[in-house]
Amino acid sequence: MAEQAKPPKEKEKLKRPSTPRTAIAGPPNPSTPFPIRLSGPIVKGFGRGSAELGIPTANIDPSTLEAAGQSSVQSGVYYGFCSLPIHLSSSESTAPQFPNGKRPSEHALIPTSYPAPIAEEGVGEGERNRTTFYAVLSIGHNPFYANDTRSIEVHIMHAFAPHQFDLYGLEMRLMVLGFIRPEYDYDSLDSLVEDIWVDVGVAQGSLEREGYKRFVEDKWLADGAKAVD
Ligand code: ADP
Ligand code: RBF
Ligand code: MG
Repeated sequence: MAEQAKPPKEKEKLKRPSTPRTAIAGPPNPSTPFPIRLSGPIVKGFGRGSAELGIPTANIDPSTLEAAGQSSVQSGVYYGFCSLPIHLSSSESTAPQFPNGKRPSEHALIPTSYPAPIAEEGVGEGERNRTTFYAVLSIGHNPFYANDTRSIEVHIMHAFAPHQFDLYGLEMRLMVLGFIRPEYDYDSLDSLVEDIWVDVGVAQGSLEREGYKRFVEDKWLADGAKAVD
């Protein structure tokens, strides 16, 4: 029998391909298995996101995937919306906080601002107890670090003020809407960091399409139980 080409197993580390990144990922509307709704408290991770990469990621327990019937979802980088039970005094657009205020590279897809969060004034009817944010996340073993367990890590597209920065324990609601790429191993920390910032831009561009943007009004995210459909 002829050898058939097999897709790479998840355990085999994929190296970052040299092909250029595209500005948008995924079809014009979410398709199966999306949307995936995950919720759980923000827990401690390895403490590397802020310290080593300069990109904080709010971690939620991977068992939230089982609770959603999605334990076999492919590892990789995804985009979606998330909400937190907080009210922001201002829901204006903020700028990414690059380490030392310096853009990690001149890559055209690295954004200079985040979309504005969706707070109280963002909804018409109904009740909003939560603020909704654009989100980019990784689900996986972080091949660059070879973690033993899968993690779910969400970079929330908002620069929180220093006094708001600690989000541990808050219940995150996360609606995953699309897939960007598999996780890769990298030759350097700088190339991992650059790719993550490009993911932020790709997530933003992908979510700003009509078929996705409508989910910012999602009632589960807003906790608008009293809203009329
Ligand atoms: P950990 O390894 O514990 O997840 P990180 O270094 O990844 O720590 O930092 C994540 C923490 O930083 C979050 O749990 C949250 O408390 C805080 N944080 C502040 N701003 C953000 C943001 N924009 N996105 C994600 N987490 C943030
Ligand atoms: N880690 C990897 O080893 N390979 C990746 O391709 C990768 N992509 C990521 C993409 C995004 C959008 C985010 C937020 C994280 C990604 N990570 C990846 C995880 C990164 O290594 C991790 O956030 C830090 O190690 C902090 O835990
Ligand atoms: Mg983290």
